Amino acid sequence: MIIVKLGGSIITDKNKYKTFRLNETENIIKQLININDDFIIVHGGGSFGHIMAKKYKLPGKLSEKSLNGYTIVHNDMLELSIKISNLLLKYNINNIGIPVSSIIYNNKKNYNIFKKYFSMNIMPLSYGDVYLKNQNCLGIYSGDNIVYDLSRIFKPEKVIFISDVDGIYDKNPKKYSNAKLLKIVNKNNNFKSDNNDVTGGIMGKYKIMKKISKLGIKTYLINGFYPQRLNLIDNNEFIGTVVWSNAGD
Ligand code: ATP
Ligand code: IP8
Repeated sequence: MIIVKLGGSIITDKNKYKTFRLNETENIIKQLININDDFIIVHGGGSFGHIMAKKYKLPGKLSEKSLNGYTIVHNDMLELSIKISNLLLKYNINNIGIPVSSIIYNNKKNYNIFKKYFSMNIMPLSYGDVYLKNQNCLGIYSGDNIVYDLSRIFKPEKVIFISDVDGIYDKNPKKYSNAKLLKIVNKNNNFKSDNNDVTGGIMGKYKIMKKISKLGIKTYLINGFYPQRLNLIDNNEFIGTVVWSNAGD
């Protein structure tokens, strides 16, 4: 099994509120179904999640304003998820959207339903979203965190994060033309990240990738604008970043 995270930066234009990248997302799905393996998809928020979350100061304390934001962000995420669900259906992949609020309650997580659906050949489709952290606090659970939880449960052979850059660089490649792609990230690599979203940006992602790799699972970050690279994983021509436990801390 492969767990795939469709990053918000590839499935949406992260700078323009609710701009879905239909062609790019469809191209990735087409490539995925050609891989001879089962997969589970988790997706991120991009401009359907992060813009309003920032505006309504989420995650944060429960107030009338933040509760409004809670509903808006959840509905926007649902909208994005339905678009992806319909694309999957177009390629005959039956799926069921599972929001974070159905997984986490009262500080307890329950992923049992994922196993059930998966065993029935219905792909659980989950995504970063808002949830009630406790009586006073509204949380945001990132799609990357869901990927980690699912990795512990399903022990997939690979976890692939798909984003809009070739991998992890020593600094943001969108700002610095001399940024260098780090093919393997280990404790000797120091990279800089601009924290430009509410769930920690690329640094948050790297921390999760490292945690997953410590489960003994090879973890990749690749560029979804070139979905054919999905077929190059573990191949000499692979372009992307791999994080795995042998790579060090
Ligand atoms: P989402 O969290 O919405 O699902 P995502 O999973 O696609 O999005 P981001 O958190 O947006 O991922 O991270 C990718 C972005 O991180 C890139 O668009 C890039 O501009 C930015 N970035 C900043 N620093 C770096 C770096 N050192 N290496 C690679 N990308 C970086
Ligand atoms: O984009 C957060 O999930 P991520 C989604 O996977 C929201 O970090 C609602 C901002």
